[in-house]
Amino acid sequence: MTDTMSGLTLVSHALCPYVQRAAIALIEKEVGFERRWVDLADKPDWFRAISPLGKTPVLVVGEVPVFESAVICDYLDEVHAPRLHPEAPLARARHRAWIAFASATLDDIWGFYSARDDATYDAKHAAIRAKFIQAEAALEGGSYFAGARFSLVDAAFAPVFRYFDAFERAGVAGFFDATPRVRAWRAALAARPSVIAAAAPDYPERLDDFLRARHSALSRRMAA
Ligand SMILES: N[C@@H](CCC(=O)N[C@@H](CS)C(=O)NCC(=O)O)C(=O)O
Repeated sequence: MTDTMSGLTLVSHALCPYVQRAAIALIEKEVGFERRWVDLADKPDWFRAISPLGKTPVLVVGEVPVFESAVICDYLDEVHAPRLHPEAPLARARHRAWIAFASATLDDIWGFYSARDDATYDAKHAAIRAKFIQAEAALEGGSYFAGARFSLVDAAFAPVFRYFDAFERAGVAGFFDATPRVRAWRAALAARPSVIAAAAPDYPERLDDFLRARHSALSRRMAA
């Protein structure tokens, strides 16, 4: 996926959900970009030089590195059509707030798959369910967060939902029992071409391997 005119390079890690947000936005906008992959376990000097927080994603625009996924998505939304944020400032602020909520949900997911003991595992399972109950109340009806139109909130939640494919492959379920609208939202996002294209074809296997190697309560269940 290369477009030498736009000169965009998305510095990526294969499993990073924040990278997927930016990739989804780029694909939705049909903006060509290159990928540069980085090993976060062994960060090279070129990466440290362009990523002040040492994190992916970084979008290099020409010579200028832009970091933080929400900032990258806002930038892309300002310069490339179609708009994926609402036009009205208050609606846009609300969408940005729900993107932050998606990040907080990712923190709970990290806590869940990293939990060493069963008590923490159960507490994180409950915290994630509670997050989805909150999201259920915020959904406006229709396939996506704000109805029929795909937005950057959808780009933020699509990689959140991908983790549950892995958890379900491991026989761990129950996260969406009380949230039918979130369930339908998850299914709509999983079918969206930009979401499918944002991750590599071997993403499920890589994620399973990563989760299995965590030495966590979830890893033990996966091995059982
Ligand atoms: N707030 C950042 C979070 C990005 C983030 O946490 N990236 C992770 C990978 S998914 C990372 O690069 N971690 C490496 C590290 O913290 O050393 C964003 O939205 O871009």
